[in-house]
Amino acid sequence: MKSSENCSVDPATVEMLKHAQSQDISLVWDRYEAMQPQCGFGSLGVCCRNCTMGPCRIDPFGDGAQEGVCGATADIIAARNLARMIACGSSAHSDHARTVAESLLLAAEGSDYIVKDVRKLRTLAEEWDIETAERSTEDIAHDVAEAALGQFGQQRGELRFTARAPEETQQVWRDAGVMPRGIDREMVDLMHRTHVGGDSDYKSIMKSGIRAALADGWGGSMIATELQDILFKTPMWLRSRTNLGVLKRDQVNIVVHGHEPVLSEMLVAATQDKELIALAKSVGAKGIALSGICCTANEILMRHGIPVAGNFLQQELAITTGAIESMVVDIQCVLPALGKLVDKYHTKLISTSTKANFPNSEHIDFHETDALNIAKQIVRKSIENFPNRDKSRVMIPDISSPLIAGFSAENIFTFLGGRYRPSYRPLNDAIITGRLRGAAAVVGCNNPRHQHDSGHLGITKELLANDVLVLTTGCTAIADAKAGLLCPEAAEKYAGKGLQEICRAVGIPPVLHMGACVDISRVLVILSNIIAEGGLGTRLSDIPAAAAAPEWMSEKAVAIGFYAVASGCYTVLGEPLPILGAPKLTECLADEIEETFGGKFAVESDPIEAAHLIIDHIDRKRTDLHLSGPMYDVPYAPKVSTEAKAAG
Ligand code: BF8
Repeated sequence: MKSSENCSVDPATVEMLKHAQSQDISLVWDRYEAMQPQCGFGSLGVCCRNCTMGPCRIDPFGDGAQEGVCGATADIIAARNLARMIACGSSAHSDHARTVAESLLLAAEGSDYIVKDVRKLRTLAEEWDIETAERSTEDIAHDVAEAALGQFGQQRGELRFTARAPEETQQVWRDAGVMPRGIDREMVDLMHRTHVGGDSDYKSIMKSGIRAALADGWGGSMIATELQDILFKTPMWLRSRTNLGVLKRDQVNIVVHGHEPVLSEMLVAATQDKELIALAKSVGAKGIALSGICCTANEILMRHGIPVAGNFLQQELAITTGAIESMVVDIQCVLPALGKLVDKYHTKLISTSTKANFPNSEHIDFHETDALNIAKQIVRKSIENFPNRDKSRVMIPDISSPLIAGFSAENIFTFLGGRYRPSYRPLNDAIITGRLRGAAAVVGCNNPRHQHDSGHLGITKELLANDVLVLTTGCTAIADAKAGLLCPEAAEKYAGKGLQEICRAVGIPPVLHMGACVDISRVLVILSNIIAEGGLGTRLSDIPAAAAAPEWMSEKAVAIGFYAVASGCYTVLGEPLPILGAPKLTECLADEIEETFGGKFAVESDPIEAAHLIIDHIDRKRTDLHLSGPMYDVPYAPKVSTEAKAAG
């Protein structure tokens, strides 16, 4: 394996990697190295396994086969493969949303779930033309939940939340034939047309892919965010800590990992139960310490300030601390390798979702109808496991960082708009005057191809230095938090003068943590609100803003990338989409697509170069809006080149 320092820039990760090596424990980095060289056909997207006449592969740069047995070319094969990635990613977000909608229905009918944000419930009901006058919270919640569930099976029309986009952006989608009808319908449409002998036009396949991705961003993901806020409350800024150092040497450590807060919210409640705390003390622990990994960690951080133990590439390292009584997992981004790893420790791997079983895990089926009891059962099991901890093997790095999280489309109003003037006006004015050059959403995963966290931190710091406000979610947010970027003091250290002035005036960090990956939908709402406020164009694509996913790896990230681009966002990836063996498709996504949607993909693995692609794009948008340049000189001169690097 590479040296620990080459694997990660995070000191806690480096320390634990050395520890794991000394114990001869193999981790994701070792498996990545053992997998080299990886299949070139797969990387280029030109391997097709969609029928048993194949598998077929195209030789994109040589004299080998240029078409599969059925006659599919590289562009058709790569488009179908990519479409299936979008379908899976969009389905993951959307099926999560379905669970939340079902939980809201349970809250309406009386269960362990209750509506915690009645104001948001009523606001959404009014937005959806659901009667609110003289009706109980439960009745309104029932109708909102049914309406949300209706979005999945809707056969005709337009998804409700697409009406939040500026009218001109909606018209772009209608004209392009990509306005999503129903969430499930778009996924089935996409899977259907990628069957052998199905849609054989890469542009038409991509059109359906974009429709499915929009059904994620403006459908599944947005439903998940909105209904989670209604059920568990809209986040409000709060302080917490992150990194493996949040694990407690003298307490029962329970780590939640996965994505659905319907489980982790109940664990928050169960770990505060007095009887269970007494039980923990009776086995020699000082208490119960709950923390999280990945997006479910972000969910309970945003609403309760529960500390985050780490991001995607730290899940195995958390177990190697020897201090975790149970890792409680639900869905998505959970490495099956955890099963083998927990065998070496006392840690219990507890799976909870009927949709995701794992080797060597103990399965406790989580039913929303009996949520709190099941959560208590999990906590009890964890406590009972505390005496099995081998104290001589415990190794918790003494490293954690403070952070501020809890930003939303609603409270960014009061932050950037001022407490007494809830409006996006000051935010728009800051961009118009050039005090803020623009905004960027930097989001996404970790990937062992990249030095852990280095892409996130490199691009983010460079954007801050150039007066670009950064919004973040998912594993990027955790990376930023570990590096201290989610503290107001980070503005003094990293931000340009204009961004510093804003952060100082309103007391915010220069990087705003918006939540889990489904909460990228909050960014869509913020951008729509910016257009509604006026002065920065009429389409989402007019705003001096962009997106980046420096270390992405998951199919959910592909879906997000596509709904971002289709929503007019210039999107810079640190890792190429698996399409580079398909020249026409590559050209389409790196260039032609911009003419229709105003957004396109670029690929740049160097984080500083990637930041400058974004800054150049922001400057072009400022010029198009006849805005002046940035208010202050910045330490790094913008690059002269205005040509984005194409995905090829
Ligand atoms: O949904 S950022 S590694 S945890 S996929 Fe997974 Fe990627 Fe992390 Fe959350 Ni998002």
